[in-house]
Amino acid sequence: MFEKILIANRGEIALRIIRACRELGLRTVAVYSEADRDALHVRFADEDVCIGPPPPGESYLDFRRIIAAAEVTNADAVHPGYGFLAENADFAEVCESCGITFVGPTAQQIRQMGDKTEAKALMKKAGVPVIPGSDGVVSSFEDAGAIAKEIGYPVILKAVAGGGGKGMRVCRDLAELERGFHVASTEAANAFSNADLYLEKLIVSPHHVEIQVIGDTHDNIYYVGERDCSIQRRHQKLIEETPSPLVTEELRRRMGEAAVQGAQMVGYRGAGTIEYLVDRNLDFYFMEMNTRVQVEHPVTEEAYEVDLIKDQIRVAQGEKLVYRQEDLLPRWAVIECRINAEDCENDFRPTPGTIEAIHIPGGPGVRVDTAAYAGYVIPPFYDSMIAKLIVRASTREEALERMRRSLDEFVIQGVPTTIPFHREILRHPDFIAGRYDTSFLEKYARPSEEPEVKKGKAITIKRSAEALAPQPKRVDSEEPVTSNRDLE
Ligand code: MV4
Repeated sequence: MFEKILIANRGEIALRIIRACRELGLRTVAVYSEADRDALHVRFADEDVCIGPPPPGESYLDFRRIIAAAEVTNADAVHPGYGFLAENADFAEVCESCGITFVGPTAQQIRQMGDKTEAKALMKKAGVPVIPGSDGVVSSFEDAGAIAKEIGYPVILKAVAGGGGKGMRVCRDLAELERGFHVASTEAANAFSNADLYLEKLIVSPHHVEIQVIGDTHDNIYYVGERDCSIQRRHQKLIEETPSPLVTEELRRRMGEAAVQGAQMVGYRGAGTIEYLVDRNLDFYFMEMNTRVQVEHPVTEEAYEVDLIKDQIRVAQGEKLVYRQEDLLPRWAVIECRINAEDCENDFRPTPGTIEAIHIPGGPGVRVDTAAYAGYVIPPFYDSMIAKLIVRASTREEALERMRRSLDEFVIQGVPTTIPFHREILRHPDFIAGRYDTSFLEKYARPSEEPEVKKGKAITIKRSAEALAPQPKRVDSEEPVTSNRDLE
């Protein structure tokens, strides 16, 4: 059993992991860069080690420094959180070879899922529906043309080493495919040092629905429902919810069982996410698997009353998970809004700086995961997410009310944030009706639809000064959903 865990991360996720460790009776080691001296994860951990200057490559991404910190503090395990080294197979391997447990899947599992064509082939073999397209890499434009002719246009080229939308290209005919092939492979070579591409049929205006899975080392893998993450902007998720307004009990079971079959294919261990695209006909297709805990994991935790971080640690210690699949049912409707230090009136430009004052909402059904405090200086070197506001209620309607109420209570002074943007989306009739897909934000940006406040249910709390300030009118670009600009 572990005595001490090193947390190879920062911000709210580092705090989240420290909290889980505390409740499990484990000692914690924080690592931090020079930009994070005053960060809460450093103050809340039992021990802390400075690992270098602010740039991630010289601190949170440098595994020699992380391993050195684990060795000097005698940590039994490393929890990578999300981002940074969470999906770095080499890092997982180095940890294990140094006798430090990597809290996550095996290096081989990370590698298998990191290669998008290998992952797809494995899933297909496991009986998971995959998007029609090339079996593996398309080696030439001619090769791509032949496959596109067979499956029909529009098609999409994706980088084998890609993910998160980088190195993708939509092609509507052979001419676009020729151009796209060269552009996408050059981009992929530059971004990932791997020019390999694969081809898929384009799914138009899909929902992004992902299934949470958790597996132990005793052959148990469970699915813990879905999260609808369709509200994204340039591949950055902004809002996540469960249950998905699109997903029926039957669809949840089919997507969940397929996800478990897929995870079983690699004997998956730990927390993972199977990402699906769901089309208009409610057909679902495997897109990729994330081999880490995700930013939006609290959505699942609140709805299913589980603790995914504790489960990750338990599984890493070789413990058996004691769930029964039939008991893993959604008990609450949950919504999460990501609060970023970004100026939504200025193309979501990051706005690092000092948080002069902060009021965090509370009350029944409200959870805020954040490492922000009054006086905290948001450094410019890392991502701009400063809080996650998660609410739960018995029904989606009540969760929407609760989210509006919580957003109105939330005050952050000193830096612009995405709070006003969320206040607007949560009042948009299509969002309220659950009528949205991955193109929602692009459509929302068009002047034809005016957001409208739900009538008859006025928010009765005294609105904060910030909430009374003029709301931003319009957001995001004018680009259509499937344009290549969005996909880059
Ligand atoms: C697609 C697609 C449509 N058809 N693949 C974007 C991120 C990357 N992981 C995969 N992505 C997409 N792949 C096919 N065959 C549309 C997207 C996509 C998208 C997916 C999920 C959430 C938001 C998105 C926004 C634009 C495009």
